[in-house]
Amino acid sequence: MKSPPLTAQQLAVEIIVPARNEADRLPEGLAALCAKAATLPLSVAILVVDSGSTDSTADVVRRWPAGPVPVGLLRCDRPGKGLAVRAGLLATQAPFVGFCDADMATDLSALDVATRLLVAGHQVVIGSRGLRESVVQSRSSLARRAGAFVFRAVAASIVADSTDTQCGFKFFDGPLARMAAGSLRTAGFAFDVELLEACLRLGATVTEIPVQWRDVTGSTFSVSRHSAAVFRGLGSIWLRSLAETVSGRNEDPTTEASPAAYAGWAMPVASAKLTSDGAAS
Ligand SMILES: Nc1nc2c(ncn2[C@@H]2O[C@H](COP(=O)(O)OP(=O)(O)O)[C@@H](O)[C@H]2O)c(=O)[nH]1
Ligand SMILES: [Mg+2]
Repeated sequence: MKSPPLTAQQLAVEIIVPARNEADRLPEGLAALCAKAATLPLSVAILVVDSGSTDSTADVVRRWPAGPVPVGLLRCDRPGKGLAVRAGLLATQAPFVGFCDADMATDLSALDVATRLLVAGHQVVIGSRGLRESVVQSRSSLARRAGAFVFRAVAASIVADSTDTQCGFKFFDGPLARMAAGSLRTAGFAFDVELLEACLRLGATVTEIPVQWRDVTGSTFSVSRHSAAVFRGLGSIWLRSLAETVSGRNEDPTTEASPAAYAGWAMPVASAKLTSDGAAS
């Protein structure tokens, strides 16, 4: 018998999956995410945000069979991973939210750790491929690795002490993420930096967790097509961040952790914490 859909009040975690032309990779990724989410002691719903797809990505989601983890579809008119994640986050209502890539390049064991930390009161929990305990299988080209090196250096000057702003696995206190998403302007792949910077500016701390990450063939990122826009986006974020720091503008801190409705479910993990003044603990 099909169970009735969860109401917004019952939902604990909403996971956004941005997807552009992912008809090939999404079925496997979504199946893995649903299977993992069903093992969590929290109710989870998945929202795939499709934009700019010219393949049957949306049909994959529309035809997704009903199961314990509901899978919804949101369509965006304008392409760009940043716009898609922003729209997805703004459409959520759950106390905890997050996003992961359609290829599930980050091993989903990180979901256990991330949700435990959120429940324990951590406001932003992000996967990092740069921590000592992380295991990374990467097949990227030399050009992409060189670009990533420069990107990381600039990003670390905006999100102090971050070891990896670009891992597509990030989870948040829901109200915080919705507030941070509202101010996002970066349409493309550099949006993660702006999102983290917005969370820090709102007074949150960022907890990095090590991940097991593998390159999955079929990347939608092209060094030749996307690099210029990525660095333009990063430059704009840097300038805005500088201007806001100089003008002393700060949002109202709104970052009380969600009610500890699931208290007692915490576990020590290897992690690093980033704060708005750049202190890592
Ligand atoms: N909705 C949407 N998703 C996108 C867009 N561009 C990239 N994505 C998604 O962003 C995620 C990360 O992209 P991916 O191709 O795995 O990049 P890589 O791992 O950095 O090589 C995937 O789920 C993509 O489908 C876009 O324009 N719109
Ligand atoms: Mg990927």
